Amino acid sequence: MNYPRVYHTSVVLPDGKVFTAGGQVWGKPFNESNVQFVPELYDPVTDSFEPQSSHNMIRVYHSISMLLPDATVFNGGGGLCGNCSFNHYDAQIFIPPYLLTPSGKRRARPEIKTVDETVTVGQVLKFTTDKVVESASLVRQGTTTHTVNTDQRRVPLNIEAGNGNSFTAKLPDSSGALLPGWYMLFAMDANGTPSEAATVKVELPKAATSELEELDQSDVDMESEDHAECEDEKMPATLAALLSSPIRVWKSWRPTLVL
Ligand SMILES: [Cu+2]
Repeated sequence: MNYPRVYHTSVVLPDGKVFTAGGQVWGKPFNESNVQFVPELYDPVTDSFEPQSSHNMIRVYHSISMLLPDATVFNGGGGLCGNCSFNHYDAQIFIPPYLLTPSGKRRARPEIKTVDETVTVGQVLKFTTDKVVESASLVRQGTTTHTVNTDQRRVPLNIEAGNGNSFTAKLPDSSGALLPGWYMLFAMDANGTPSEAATVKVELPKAATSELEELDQSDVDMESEDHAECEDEKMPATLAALLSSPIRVWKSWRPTLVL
């Protein structure tokens, strides 16, 4: 990295590069000195960082970055602690080089025409495009706060071309690698220019799902007992409300959550 920084945010892009923005040379919450304004793009193939155009907003503690479905990056916030002396109620959009020509115009980009909306871990994903694409990836929809995207994940796909711009990709067998949930499917042309994303839901195979449901049932039995005990111990109201909700918040509740 060319610029030392903490409290920055990093986003994995559809092509596997990582965009990093903001931060400061040394970390101090709600402080705006020694700020970095030059984002960098990490290329895992060359193992190098390339400085990008500067932003003019301070993005330090409490700032966020998110990959958007159009393959740009939202970078915003900072401060926002209520009584902070600095609050950044604003955001900027970073347009990665893969969307631009050398003169800064928007490149033509491929378009995903059809896709399986629901796919299963270990099975085959099928999609069609308006033109030939060279690669594709699934990028998990995440959440970000305090410089961390807890769900950030990119799964590169080995695609095989069929007839008429139709493509298939065998998905990883491991649900540890391809966690079930919502993903953005990006298809990239020979220049590495990505399409806009198509939303795909990844599910567990049926057998694994019914196993989880059995576990879940035992959790329900366990919860009702636990819940009664916890009420006696004045469990925080929020958690009590979650546990008594008819809607399951967690797929599997385990007694490892220590209050
Ligand atoms: Cu905070």
